[in-house]
Amino acid sequence: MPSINALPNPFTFEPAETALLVIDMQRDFLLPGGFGESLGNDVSQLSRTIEPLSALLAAWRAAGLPIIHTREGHLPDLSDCPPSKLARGGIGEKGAFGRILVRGEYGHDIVDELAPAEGEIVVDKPGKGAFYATELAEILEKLGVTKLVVTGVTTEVCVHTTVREANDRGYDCLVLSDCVGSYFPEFQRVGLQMIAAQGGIFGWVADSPTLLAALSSQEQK
Ligand code: TIU
Repeated sequence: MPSINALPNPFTFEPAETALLVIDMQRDFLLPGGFGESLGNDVSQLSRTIEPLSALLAAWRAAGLPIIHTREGHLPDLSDCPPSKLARGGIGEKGAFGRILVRGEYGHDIVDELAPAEGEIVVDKPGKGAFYATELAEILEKLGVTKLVVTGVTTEVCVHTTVREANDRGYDCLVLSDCVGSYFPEFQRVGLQMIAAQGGIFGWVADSPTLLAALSSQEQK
């Protein structure tokens, strides 16, 4: 079973039982002119994850391992959007790429470089966490997944919410530092530290080249 250098200690995983979770790599969060940038955020802090994530996806696909993408967004009538989220503005309004975070709109979908391949699972989620009001728990159960490699955006928001809940549900989570991004460098740094602190209070942290090396040496065996 592969074991890789990670914080706070080595992360061991059975590839066939380990899903790659790609959280919310959506145009509205990543593209210049999109919702994220309209809130005053620096989207380059997120787009640097695209290249390593693309390489990771290619390797995961080549190995035939499970991949799950998520998208944050709402029904066109916004009936699944809590009033408190609506009140903060943006959601459902006209943005540069269609109605902001509304399912079916161009901006709601995943960036071209990371588009899901035929047959890959896409989970639409109305919240920050990928388990809340979604079928993710059933999907993981059916796949026989016990561990998650977690990537996507943003580190301290949707990635953290998902990893914290996954940990509570019994999944070991490895978060890849170069494949998760925050608009705020400080939140990125501290967000990653929080995961691995206190003996790995809710997960492990490593980078994608380390994971890819372990995966390819496993395949050569
Ligand atoms: N996917 C996700 O993290 N949703 C957000 O709204 N994140 C922000 O950092 N704004």
